[in-house]
Order: sequence, then structure tokens, then C-alpha cells
Amino acid sequence: MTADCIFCKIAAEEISAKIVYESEDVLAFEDINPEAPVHLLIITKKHIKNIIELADYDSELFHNIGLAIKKLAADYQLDNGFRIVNNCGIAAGQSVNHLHFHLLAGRDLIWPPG
Ligand code: DGP
Repeated sequence: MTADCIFCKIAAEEISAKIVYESEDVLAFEDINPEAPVHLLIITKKHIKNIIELADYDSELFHNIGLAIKKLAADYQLDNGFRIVNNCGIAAGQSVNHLHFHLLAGRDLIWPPG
């Protein structure tokens, strides 16, 4: 856990969030500022700053993120489609420096995103 990291605090249950998925190493919860009818955040429980900081030994963790997304898509019946977004770094607008993926669904999602 990294001090002052809001997502580490959510993973440690020090800050509450609407948890929608949990496994040994992955957590998902509702975004506090939803940009779509369904807006979930899938995070690693351990602190990783961003996708650049993934290590070779994180391959199973990355696989487990995929399994979480698959399970959430089924749970939320997102048969019509959904979008996964990872903002990495300042230019992409990453505001929380803890690896996370946005899952957006429930409305038409324009392409390319802004
Ligand atoms: P990004 O800009 O890609 O780093 O996305 C960070 C997201 O995290 C943003 O959509 C808002 C969300 N967020 C920030 N703080 C909290 C919080 O305390 N709780 C929850 N549930 N979401 C948060």
C-alpha cells in the first residue's frame, strides 16, 4: 500500500466505494464521477503506478484483470458492447496514479474518444 493513494485506500477498505468485483489481486468499483450509465474502475489491489510500471512477473495479474472485465461484462449483461479505457500519464489525463481501467457502457460511445 502506498500512502496518500486513494485507490490503495479503497483496496484497504479505508475509503468506501461501491465494490462490484473482487478477487485475490483485482478489485472493481463504481466510478465516483460516472461518464456513462455504467462506469466501473478495475484496479490492481497492489500499487502499480501505471501500465508502464507492470513487471514481467505481473502477467498473471494482467490476465486476471481480463477475467474481471469478462465477468463484469456478463454480470452487467453488456451484450451490446462496452469500452475499456486506460489513461496513462499526464497527456492522457491520468489523475489517479494507481493502475486502473475504466469500463464504460450503457450509452453510445463515440470514436475516437476526446
Ligand atoms: P483517471 O482520470 O483515468 O486517472 O481516472 C480516475 C477516476 O477515478 C476518475 O474517473 C474518478 C475516479 N475517482 C477518483 N477518486 C475516487 C474515489 O475516491 N472513489 C471512486 N469510486 N472513484 C474515484
